[in-house]
Amino acid sequence: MSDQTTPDRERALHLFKQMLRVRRMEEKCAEMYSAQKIRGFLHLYIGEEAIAVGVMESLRDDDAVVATYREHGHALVKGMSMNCLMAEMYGKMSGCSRGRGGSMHLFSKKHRLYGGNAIVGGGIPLATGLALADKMQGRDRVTVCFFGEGAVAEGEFHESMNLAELWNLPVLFCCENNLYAMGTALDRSESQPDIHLKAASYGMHSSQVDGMNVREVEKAAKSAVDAVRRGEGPRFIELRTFRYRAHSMFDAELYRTKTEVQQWRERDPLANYLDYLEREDLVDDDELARIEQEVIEEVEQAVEYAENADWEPVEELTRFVYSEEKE
Ligand SMILES: Cc1ncc(C[n+]2csc(CCOP(=O)(O)OP(=O)(O)O)c2C)c(N)n1
Repeated sequence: MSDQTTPDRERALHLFKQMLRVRRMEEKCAEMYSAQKIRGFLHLYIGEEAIAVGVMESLRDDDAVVATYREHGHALVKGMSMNCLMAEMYGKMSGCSRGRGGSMHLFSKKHRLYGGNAIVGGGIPLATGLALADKMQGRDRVTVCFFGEGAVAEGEFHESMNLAELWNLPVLFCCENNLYAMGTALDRSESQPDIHLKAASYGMHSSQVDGMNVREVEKAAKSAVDAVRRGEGPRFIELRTFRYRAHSMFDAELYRTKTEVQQWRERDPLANYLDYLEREDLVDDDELARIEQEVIEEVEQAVEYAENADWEPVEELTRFVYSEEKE
């Protein structure tokens, strides 16, 4: 892997393409939701792409990721195919969770993506446990846990910070602070809205980073992941970001103004990174058009795959409700 602080052309374009894949996939999901092809809940990550992309670049394939219900981007950049993700959103049998999980429960043991978790804060003790297992078995793997700032109001956040630091576990906590937990503004619910200070109060090494800037995210994540892998204990990064879309597809967004959303859109991670690429002469129009085309084709193919995929037969409806008989 090349030096990540001085991106060469290929590497810079790779980061851009990864963010674009997440964005275009989710725009298509929103469209398919309106067409009632995707049902249930759907929480979009649009506006936050720089975080999943910037952090995941520092990971090895055998590192683990735990995320929340806003995890489409994490699953995609961890290496899962867009086909199996789209099929899962459609509820089809060839989806990554056999169509039984849907948007909030993407999972792949092979890619070590341990959810997709609908319970706010639910992934934090899970990630802590995965890291404990790695430490006890002497493996140099890292577990990264993504969660929203709403999770810091849960007791399990505090229990996990305490134990991760006390036991010096190989885990990186990434708090995606988009300022709103559904309709609850951070400043109205937390006496200390600088989330990284909460982790610091447990003795954990923590920092705050601009989550709209993929280069900043990547730099911070690389240094944190390297330290965790060296056995220097857990790290915590608070990433300041914003979701452009509503909390989920059912949200009238009465808690924030259009002006506020517009102001954050001006800091768009893709548009600003593209400006940087153009300024540094790292991309030309032809390359940009090629990348756009490749991504559009990937999304179209994923939709086609999901459309043509099979539903689980009704006879299997109760399968996996109880564990199956062993031979
Ligand atoms: C334990 C629990 N309590 C409440 C809810 C309902 N709920 C779903 S999303 C959400 C807000 C979480 O916000 P945040 O953690 O900041 O994540 P974001 O949606 O901003 O990414 C709440 C309260 C839940 N799913 N789980």
